[in-house]
Amino acid sequence: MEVETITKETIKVEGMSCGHCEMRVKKAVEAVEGVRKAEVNLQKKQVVIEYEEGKENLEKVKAAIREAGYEPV
Ligand SMILES: [Cu+2]
Repeated sequence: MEVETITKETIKVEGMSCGHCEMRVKKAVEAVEGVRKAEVNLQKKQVVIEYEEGKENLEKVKAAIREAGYEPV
């Protein structure tokens, strides 16, 4: 049986300016395979994600943020 490792990671995101942006980023990130949870903080300009370990997943998350129109740092 395979054991899943859940990792917590903070990604800085540029370009969010209101609650609408916050929701867009949250939806985009949570739609990525392997992501369990995404918490977006507009003031801190960051999103904290819980995802199944693997560098590939993190790259997919960043790609999803870019596709939504924001810039992961
Ligand atoms: Cu906005």
